[in-house]
Amino acid sequence: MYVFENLLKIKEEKGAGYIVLVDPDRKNDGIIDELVAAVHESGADAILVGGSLFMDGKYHERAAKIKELSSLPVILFPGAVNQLGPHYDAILFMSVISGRNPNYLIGEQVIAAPIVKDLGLESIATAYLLFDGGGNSTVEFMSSTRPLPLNRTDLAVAHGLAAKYLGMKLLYLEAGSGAKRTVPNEIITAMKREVDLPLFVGGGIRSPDVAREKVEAGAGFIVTGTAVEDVKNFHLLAEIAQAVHGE
Ligand code: 1GP
Repeated sequence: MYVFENLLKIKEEKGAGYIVLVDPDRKNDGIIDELVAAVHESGADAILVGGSLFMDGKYHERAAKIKELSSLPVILFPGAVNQLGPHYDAILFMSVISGRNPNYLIGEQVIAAPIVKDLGLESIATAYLLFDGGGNSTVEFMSSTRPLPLNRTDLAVAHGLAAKYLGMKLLYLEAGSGAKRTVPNEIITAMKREVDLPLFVGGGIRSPDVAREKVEAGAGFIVTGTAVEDVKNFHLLAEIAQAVHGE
């Protein structure tokens, strides 16, 4: 079954899905094996791989390792075209629609498209909306775009609707990795009500309670990265998975 179809089925059956971002950066060099194993034990539904900035040249080595170790779908969550490779089951083919930087709206995508075709990757058309999580996020800096303010539900919904009418299949509501403030529940609920596309919600989610709150607000999928990157916090994986699945 295709990855996106499978994700939608998970959402239907479990109410929502839990996706763990495994960041193949230097900081995670020693823990990839353990982290991927813990993700599998936790009951999470898929793995995202990617990011905005990598501090050494071993990105592809680690991404390949994640794929090799994983029986869950491994989905590329690209910060740039140079993260493409054969070690994924699908790609979130994203446009940063909250921003007005043409390179991240369509430039990178044009460079990526023939490579995605050649690799035979399943492409999941994704509108990426960056919100101001208060953390001066790396993606804000790297994409040279302004995030959407948290108090402008109308603005957020207008972006979501534009994505829907452009044919996007998924909205990724992002507060930024390590965000101080998560995407507000009101925005999630309004997006669900007014746009009704599957919603990935991530950035700053660190506890099962907050994950559950986002699901109840209307999130279809919860993404966590930073909170579970520390071996001491691996227990959170299963706790968040249960909260997301309503178990
Ligand atoms: C980043 O939404 C993800 O794109 C995860 O954010 O690292 O804060 O969990 P965190």
